[in-house]
Amino acid sequence: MDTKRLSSSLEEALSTQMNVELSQSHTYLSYGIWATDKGYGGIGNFLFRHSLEERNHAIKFMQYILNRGGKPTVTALGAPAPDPQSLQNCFNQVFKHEVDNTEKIYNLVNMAMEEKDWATWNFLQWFVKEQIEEETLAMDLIDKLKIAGGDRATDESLFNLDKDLGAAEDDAELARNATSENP
Ligand code: OFO
Repeated sequence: MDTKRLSSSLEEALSTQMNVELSQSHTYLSYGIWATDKGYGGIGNFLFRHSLEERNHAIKFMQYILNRGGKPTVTALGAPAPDPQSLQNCFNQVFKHEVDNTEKIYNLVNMAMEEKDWATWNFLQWFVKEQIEEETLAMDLIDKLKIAGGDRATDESLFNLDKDLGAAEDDAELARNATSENP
Protein backbone atom coordinates (compact mmCIF):
# COMPACT_ATOMS: atom_id res chain seq x y z
CA MET A 1 0.00 0.00 0.00
CA ASP A 2 1.27 3.47 -0.84
CA THR A 3 1.47 5.37 2.44
CA LYS A 4 3.13 8.48 1.02
CA ARG A 5 1.24 11.59 2.11
CA LEU A 6 3.18 14.05 -0.07
CA SER A 7 2.88 14.69 -3.80
CA SER A 8 6.03 13.86 -5.75
CA SER A 9 6.49 17.53 -6.65
CA LEU A 10 6.33 18.66 -3.02
CA GLU A 11 8.54 15.78 -1.93
CA GLU A 12 11.15 16.92 -4.44
CA ALA A 13 10.80 20.62 -3.60
CA LEU A 14 11.11 19.98 0.15
CA SER A 15 14.12 17.76 -0.47
CA THR A 16 15.71 20.54 -2.56
CA GLN A 17 15.13 22.95 0.32
CA MET A 18 16.81 20.49 2.73
CA ASN A 19 19.89 20.77 0.51
CA VAL A 20 19.59 24.57 0.33
CA GLU A 21 19.70 24.65 4.16
CA LEU A 22 22.81 22.45 4.09
CA SER A 23 24.51 24.77 1.65
CA GLN A 24 23.57 27.80 3.80
CA SER A 25 25.21 25.97 6.71
CA HIS A 26 28.28 25.40 4.55
CA THR A 27 28.51 29.10 3.65
CA TYR A 28 28.14 30.29 7.27
CA LEU A 29 30.80 27.81 8.32
CA SER A 30 33.10 29.27 5.71
CA TYR A 31 32.25 32.87 6.75
CA GLY A 32 32.97 31.87 10.37
CA ILE A 33 36.41 30.60 9.38
CA TRP A 34 37.02 33.84 7.45
CA ALA A 35 36.03 36.01 10.45
CA THR A 36 38.06 33.97 12.94
CA ASP A 37 41.10 34.08 10.68
CA LYS A 38 40.75 37.89 10.51
CA GLY A 39 40.90 37.99 14.31
CA TYR A 40 37.15 38.35 14.97
CA GLY A 41 36.72 35.23 17.09
CA GLY A 42 33.39 36.40 18.56
CA ILE A 43 31.85 37.04 15.14
CA GLY A 44 33.30 33.72 13.95
CA ASN A 45 31.63 31.97 16.85
CA PHE A 46 28.34 33.68 16.07
CA LEU A 47 28.59 32.45 12.46
CA PHE A 48 29.52 28.91 13.53
CA ARG A 49 26.40 28.80 15.73
CA HIS A 50 24.38 30.08 12.82
CA SER A 51 25.83 27.39 10.59
CA LEU A 52 24.62 24.80 13.08
CA GLU A 53 21.14 26.34 13.07
CA GLU A 54 20.96 25.99 9.30
CA ARG A 55 21.96 22.35 9.58
CA ASN A 56 19.16 21.87 12.11
CA HIS A 57 16.76 23.41 9.58
CA ALA A 58 17.90 20.82 7.04
CA ILE A 59 17.20 18.06 9.56
CA LYS A 60 13.73 19.50 10.16
CA PHE A 61 12.97 19.21 6.42
CA MET A 62 14.45 15.71 6.31
CA GLN A 63 12.37 14.55 9.25
CA TYR A 64 9.16 16.04 7.90
CA ILE A 65 9.55 14.34 4.49
CA LEU A 66 10.25 11.01 6.22
CA ASN A 67 7.29 11.48 8.56
CA ARG A 68 5.02 11.97 5.55
CA GLY A 69 6.21 8.73 3.96
CA GLY A 70 8.59 10.40 1.48
CA LYS A 71 12.32 10.02 0.97
CA PRO A 72 14.62 13.05 0.87
CA THR A 73 17.83 12.91 -1.18
CA VAL A 74 21.11 14.43 -0.08
CA THR A 75 22.85 15.91 -3.10
CA ALA A 76 26.44 17.10 -3.60
CA LEU A 77 27.24 20.39 -1.88
CA GLY A 78 28.51 23.19 -4.11
CA ALA A 79 31.36 25.44 -3.02
CA PRO A 80 30.37 27.91 -0.27
CA ALA A 81 29.90 31.56 -1.17
CA PRO A 82 33.29 33.29 -1.59
CA ASP A 83 34.97 34.95 1.38
CA PRO A 84 33.56 38.39 2.19
CA GLN A 85 35.77 41.41 1.45
CA SER A 86 35.05 43.16 4.73
CA LEU A 87 32.87 42.86 7.82
CA GLN A 88 30.35 45.17 6.20
CA ASN A 89 30.26 42.94 3.12
CA CYS A 90 29.99 39.84 5.34
CA PHE A 91 26.91 41.16 7.18
CA ASN A 92 25.32 42.42 3.94
CA GLN A 93 25.81 38.96 2.44
CA VAL A 94 24.27 37.26 5.50
CA PHE A 95 21.21 39.49 5.06
CA LYS A 96 21.06 38.69 1.33
CA HIS A 97 21.31 34.92 1.95
CA GLU A 98 18.44 35.15 4.42
CA VAL A 99 16.23 37.17 2.07
CA ASP A 100 16.93 34.68 -0.76
CA ASN A 101 16.02 31.85 1.56
CA THR A 102 12.78 33.56 2.59
CA GLU A 103 11.84 33.71 -1.10
CA LYS A 104 12.43 29.97 -1.38
CA ILE A 105 10.28 29.27 1.69
CA TYR A 106 7.49 31.46 0.27
CA ASN A 107 7.59 29.48 -2.98
CA LEU A 108 7.13 26.28 -1.00
CA VAL A 109 4.22 27.82 0.91
CA ASN A 110 2.63 28.77 -2.44
CA MET A 111 3.08 25.22 -3.70
CA ALA A 112 1.54 23.72 -0.57
CA MET A 113 -1.38 26.12 -0.87
CA GLU A 114 -1.94 25.35 -4.55
CA GLU A 115 -1.99 21.64 -3.75
CA LYS A 116 -4.18 22.21 -0.68
CA ASP A 117 -1.61 20.23 1.31
CA TRP A 118 -2.45 21.88 4.61
CA ALA A 119 -0.14 19.65 6.66
CA THR A 120 2.85 20.90 4.65
CA TRP A 121 1.49 24.44 4.65
CA ASN A 122 1.30 24.25 8.45
CA PHE A 123 4.80 22.73 8.73
CA LEU A 124 6.20 25.59 6.63
CA GLN A 125 4.73 28.28 8.90
CA TRP A 126 7.51 27.51 11.39
CA PHE A 127 10.00 28.54 8.70
CA VAL A 128 8.04 31.67 7.77
CA LYS A 129 8.36 32.79 11.40
CA GLU A 130 11.98 31.68 11.63
CA GLN A 131 12.87 33.75 8.56
CA ILE A 132 11.43 36.89 10.18
CA GLU A 133 13.80 36.29 13.10
CA GLU A 134 16.77 35.54 10.88
CA GLU A 135 16.24 38.61 8.71
CA THR A 136 15.90 40.74 11.86
CA LEU A 137 19.09 39.24 13.23
CA ALA A 138 20.94 40.04 10.00
CA MET A 139 19.57 43.62 9.99
CA ASP A 140 20.79 43.96 13.60
CA LEU A 141 24.29 42.95 12.52
CA ILE A 142 24.31 45.66 9.85
CA ASP A 143 23.00 48.25 12.35
CA LYS A 144 25.52 47.30 15.02
CA LEU A 145 28.41 47.69 12.61
CA LYS A 146 27.02 51.04 11.44
CA ILE A 147 26.85 52.26 15.06
CA ALA A 148 30.42 51.04 15.60
CA GLY A 149 31.51 53.33 12.73
CA GLY A 150 31.06 51.13 9.62
CA ASP A 151 34.17 51.03 7.45
CA ARG A 152 35.74 53.72 9.66
CA ALA A 153 35.13 51.85 12.94
CA THR A 154 38.00 52.08 15.41
CA ASP A 155 39.82 48.96 16.61
CA GLU A 156 38.27 49.47 20.03
CA SER A 157 34.68 49.59 18.75
CA LEU A 158 35.31 46.52 16.56
CA PHE A 159 36.79 44.74 19.58
CA ASN A 160 33.62 45.49 21.54
CA LEU A 161 31.34 44.47 18.67
CA ASP A 162 33.23 41.20 18.33
CA LYS A 163 32.90 40.54 22.07
CA ASP A 164 29.16 41.34 22.02
CA LEU A 165 28.43 39.07 19.07
CA GLY A 166 30.42 36.24 20.61
CA ALA A 167 28.02 36.31 23.55
CA ALA A 168 24.87 37.38 21.66
CA GLU A 169 21.56 35.52 21.71
CA ASP A 170 21.02 33.56 18.51
CA ASP A 171 17.40 34.65 18.24
CA ALA A 172 16.35 38.20 17.56
CA GLU A 173 13.80 39.85 19.80
CA LEU A 174 10.55 40.30 17.92
CA ALA A 175 8.06 43.08 18.53
CA ARG A 176 5.20 40.59 18.61
CA ASN A 177 6.75 38.85 21.65
CA ALA A 178 6.83 42.08 23.64
CA THR A 179 4.51 42.50 26.62
CA SER A 180 3.91 45.47 28.88
CA GLU A 181 6.08 43.74 31.56
CA ASN A 182 8.77 42.87 29.04
CA PRO A 183 8.72 45.58 26.35
FE1 OFO B 1 18.58 31.11 7.68
O1 OFO B 1 17.26 29.95 7.41
FE2 OFO B 1 17.22 28.20 7.41
O2 OFO B 1 15.49 28.23 6.88
